[in-house]
Amino acid sequence: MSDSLAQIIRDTVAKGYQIEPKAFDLMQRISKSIDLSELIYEVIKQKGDDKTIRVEDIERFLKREDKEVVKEIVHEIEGPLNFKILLNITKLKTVPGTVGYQRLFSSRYRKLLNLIRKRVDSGNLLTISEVGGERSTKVAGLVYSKNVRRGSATIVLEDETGRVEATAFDSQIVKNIQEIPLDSLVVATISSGKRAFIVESISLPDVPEHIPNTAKRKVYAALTSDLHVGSKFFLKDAFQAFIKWLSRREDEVAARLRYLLICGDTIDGVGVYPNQDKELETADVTKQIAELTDLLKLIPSYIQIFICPGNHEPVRQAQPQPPISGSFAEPLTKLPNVHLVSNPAWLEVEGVKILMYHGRSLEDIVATTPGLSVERPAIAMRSLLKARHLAPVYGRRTPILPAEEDLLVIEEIPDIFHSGHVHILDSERYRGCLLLNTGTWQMQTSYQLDMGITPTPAILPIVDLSTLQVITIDFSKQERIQQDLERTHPE
Ligand code: D5M
Ligand code: FE
Ligand code: ZN
Repeated sequence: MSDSLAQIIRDTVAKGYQIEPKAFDLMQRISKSIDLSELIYEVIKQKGDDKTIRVEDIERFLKREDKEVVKEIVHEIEGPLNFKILLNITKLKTVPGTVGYQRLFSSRYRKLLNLIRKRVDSGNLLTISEVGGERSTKVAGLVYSKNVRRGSATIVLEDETGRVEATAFDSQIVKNIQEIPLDSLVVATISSGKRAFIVESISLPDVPEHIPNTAKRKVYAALTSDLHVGSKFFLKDAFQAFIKWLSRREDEVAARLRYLLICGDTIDGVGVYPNQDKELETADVTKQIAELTDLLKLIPSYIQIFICPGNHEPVRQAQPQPPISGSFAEPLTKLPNVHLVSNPAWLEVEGVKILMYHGRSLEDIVATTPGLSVERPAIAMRSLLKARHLAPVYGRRTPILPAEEDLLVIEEIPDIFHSGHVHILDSERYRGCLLLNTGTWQMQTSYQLDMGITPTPAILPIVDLSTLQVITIDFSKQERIQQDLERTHPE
């Protein structure tokens, strides 16, 4: 979109007017052949109390002026776009050092306990200091450590009153313990055995079976992540093929696509991993952002773009991460359809609640939970959802901010949980929630080769917000194949 068009749109919105997507689209198409500021001036003059500028308003003006403009009205979506940013973390109260982490953990404990109280029969929850009588005790505690052996598992739980070590021998409970992330909150029933305390049951806060919210009209959202603009391995041609496809009005999915969510690692950054400089095409963050902006500029402006940061963006690495800001954000915020949000962020798009989280903690949860692997990131995301925490494991690779409030607790149930980071496209449905890890646009780097990570680049998942069905398009191929995601990953 040209700068002048962007300015005109901004001015019009500032005056309290909404511009219908269809009208938006038409304005963009005619912007080269007519003076838009004159058009808007005339249109607004004609409007009464109705503050929505519709395609008819513009057509009326065009007719009156007898301008030679080709009318190519496409099948479109009725009514204005409908989205809200529910959580965008820009400021957080922090307390330095150990005290900060103590506060963070007590916030985590309280929030998760509240969730558990709603979920589990927790009428007679006792404290860990009360474990040890004749009868079994139900307690809630954070998992301090666990040790899973063949045939048994020992777990240490902690609350504000102390710690308790208990062992399970029942094979199902041993399996449950194996799957529970470290530092997450569990409810356990503990009894006294001959030589040790016994775990009789254990459960995570989890989510109940959930009927997801869906859009009232057929609108699509493309969910993606990990572009890594600036990297020699960024698949620019494939990404440009995607942008070109967006303007194919004869393709129903493209014509109904109104949202693009980018879940972090938009650029490759500088100095992020060892010897990265050898793999950079553009070794300057500001230039990388300029290149990213040049690409996003080509996306039709009626498509709303949401961007959260990952571990390659120039923002604080400790989570929650604030949106890209300051001079780094400037070129991006010049695009009127770009929304910079925090990591994590919560959106409501056409009524569908979406949790965006880049996914750094997936590395830690995979490393500390037997049975999980980076090849199936959506299964690891399921563990996070069951733990109701985006980064439960403390003290490994995911830096966490010593904040007074733990905003990484998953307090609401998302309809869509969107992550990236792992560079492998994967999806999973869990109790009505769609879990999507959206892959990458970067080919395998030598670093990933060393780590044994085989990415699935340039395959784009697109969600029909009215059904939450996912299709994928492989933009790495000349001939593009559209297919159902579920068929790519049969259970
Ligand atoms: O992460 C791309 C991939 O590389 C993802 O699978 C995680 C993995 N990765 C990233 N950093 C590390 C470290 N420090 N150790 C092991 N594995 C890692 P990206 O964030 O795009 O670089
Ligand atoms: Fe990445
Ligand atoms: Zn990443």
